[in-house]
Amino acid sequence: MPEESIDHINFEELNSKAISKPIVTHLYTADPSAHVFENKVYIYPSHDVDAGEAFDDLGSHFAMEDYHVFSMDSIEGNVKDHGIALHIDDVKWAEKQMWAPDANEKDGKYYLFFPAKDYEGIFRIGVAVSDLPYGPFIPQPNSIHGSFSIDPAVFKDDDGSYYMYFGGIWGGQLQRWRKGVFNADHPESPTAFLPEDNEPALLPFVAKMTDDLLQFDESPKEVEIVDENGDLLLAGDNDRRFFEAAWLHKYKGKYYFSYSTGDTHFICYAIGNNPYGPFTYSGRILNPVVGWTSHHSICEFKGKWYLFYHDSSLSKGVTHLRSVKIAEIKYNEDGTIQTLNPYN
Ligand code: FUB
Repeated sequence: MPEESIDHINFEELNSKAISKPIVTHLYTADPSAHVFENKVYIYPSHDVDAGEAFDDLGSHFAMEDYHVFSMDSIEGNVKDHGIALHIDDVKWAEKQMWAPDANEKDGKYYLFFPAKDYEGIFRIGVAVSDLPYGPFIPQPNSIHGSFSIDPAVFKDDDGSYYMYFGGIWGGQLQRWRKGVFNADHPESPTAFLPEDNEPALLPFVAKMTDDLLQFDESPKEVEIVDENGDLLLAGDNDRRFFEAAWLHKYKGKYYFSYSTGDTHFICYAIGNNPYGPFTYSGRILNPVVGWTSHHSICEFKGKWYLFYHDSSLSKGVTHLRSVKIAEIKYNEDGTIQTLNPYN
């Protein structure tokens, strides 16, 4: 639901229709990445704050400075806030805007993957390591070599390989990398360098991670999202094309790549046969929420599948003050996912 329409929202009525409530109300939280570690659900969200930055289409108002980690023994149970897991002051290479993170585990160590702007104003992706799922995480001195843009999501495949999916257009800067180097021209424009409507849409990227999960093991490759005819989605197909918020999960042997369509506010998914794709567009998981952004993760816990998402209902529509929510998702027999309406 775009911000311009919030004046007309009766929040009391909307919240009474919401399919789920914020999991915490003492902080604003967003962009939840959920994983099951040690039989608990761990949620790695952005920590939204009001830093006084004006709203713009580059997302300058998303001026987050740290991450908290949350855990739950059951989906309906208490949510534990483990406190600050990483602060930007401790990350040498990062200046500002700690956006959507993810985490994963390997050989008893936990890795927090996060985007932030470096001192040249370029989004890079960093890694921080801990012995515990909730940190504190010790950041690497430099960002991942060759990393760019935002919204890392790290998927562990059944063979023990880890892949990072990432990218985001507009404020996420993906369009500035079309020639392989950062294009700093027209710094105020979120849409400069986007393809024309009748050209293929910009694609997210995937890279296999090194064994220590600290670097890319290969040059990032584009993740193709195609329609039912095998054609790449077009840049003008705003209802279906990739914008940001990549996530990968596996269900019954198929790879589900899900993402936000940004300016049309859907969480969509596409299905493929391997971690690199191509992925065939298959539908919507979540219809628009209150607030401009939509961002999610998908995770199985105790035999049920859940969507972790956010909306701005607690802040009464403030775009950059969001709250994490959880809803169960259901698959149809053919593997498609039933679309959720966030307010029934
Ligand atoms: O939280 C900042 C940005 O907003 C995220 O990185 C995007 O996915 C969007 O949710």
